[in-house]
Formats: sequence, C-alpha cells, structure tokens
Amino acid sequence: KESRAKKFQRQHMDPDGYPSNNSNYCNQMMRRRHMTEGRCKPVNTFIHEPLVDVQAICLQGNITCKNGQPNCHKSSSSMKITDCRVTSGSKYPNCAYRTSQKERHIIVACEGNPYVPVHFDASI
Ligand code: PAX
Repeated sequence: KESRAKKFQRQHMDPDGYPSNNSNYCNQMMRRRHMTEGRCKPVNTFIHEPLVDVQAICLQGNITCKNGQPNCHKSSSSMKITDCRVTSGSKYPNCAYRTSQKERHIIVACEGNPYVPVHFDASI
C-alpha cells in the first residue's frame, strides 16, 4: 500500500515542473497524478521546490493545523506553488481545473519516523 509520505509526494511534489505559461498544467497533472479517479479532487497544490527543502519544513516550529491537531509547520521562506481548483462547470469524469501560480509560505502536517510531510494544510 502507498504510504502517507509517498501519497504526499504524488499529490503535492513537482520540483521540476513550474508551469511557466501552461494553462493546461492542472488538467494534465491532476489526471497524471491520479486525483481525478472516483471524483474530481476539488483543490490541490503542487510545490515546485526540491523535496529536501519541503521535508525540512517539518523541522520548523509547530503550529496548529486547520483541524486542531498540533503537527503543522510553516515554511520560513516562500515557495513556488501552483494551485489547482476545479472549475464550476467541471463534470466528473471530465475534471477541469483552473491553474494559478503563486509564491507563498506553505503549511504542511508531518508524521512518522522519519518525520515527513503527509498533508498540505494551507498556503499564506
Ligand atoms: P489529506 O487526506 O487531507 O491528508 P491532502 O493533504 O493531499 O490529503 P489518510 O490516511 O490518507 O487519510 N494527516 C492530517 N490531515 C489533516 N491534518 C493533520 N494535522 C494531519 N496529520 C496527518 C493526507 C493524510 O494526512 C493525514 C490525514 O489523516 C491523511 O491520512 O484539505 C483537503 C485536501 O485538499 C488539499 C489538502 C487536502 O489533501 P482540507 O481543506 O480538508 O484541509 N489542499 C487544500 C491543497 O492541496 N491545497 C490547498 O490550498 C488546500 C486548502
């Protein structure tokens, strides 16, 4: 079975893939990373930074997650990300997404030993 750490990498890591001007990025990537099977995942963020830099966020100070758990951590620097949000007219199985590039601090939840990212909480 896919571990939570590997699932985070599949759903959120794309270190080499900053979509300079590709408005189809989310349509392609949401499908390629299996987030359009069974339903269209409504919101998903891809992170365009090295995996080691994203894993290092887990070593930064704890903050409270949106669900009240204490295992969230905020990146000290801003990171290149792409937010994918399903369009209002999108109808499963034809999942359609809006692609928006941003530079934001990100908040991830970490778990395990090694203590690594398993959930994307927010960008700010
Ligand atoms: P997830 O299912 O929420 O979490 P995601 O991050 O890709 O997946 P399994 O065994 O898979 O069920 N985990 C936690 N979840 C939440 N909070 C804490 N503290 C926590 N600690 C551990 C993946 C696994 O992490 C476990 C959790 O139990 C899961 O284990 O977000 C909905 C999705 O949208 C993404 C982030 C979420 O997907 P929401 O709104 O419920 O927070 N998403 C959301 C995003 O990618 N970008 C965004 O900007 C937002 C707002």
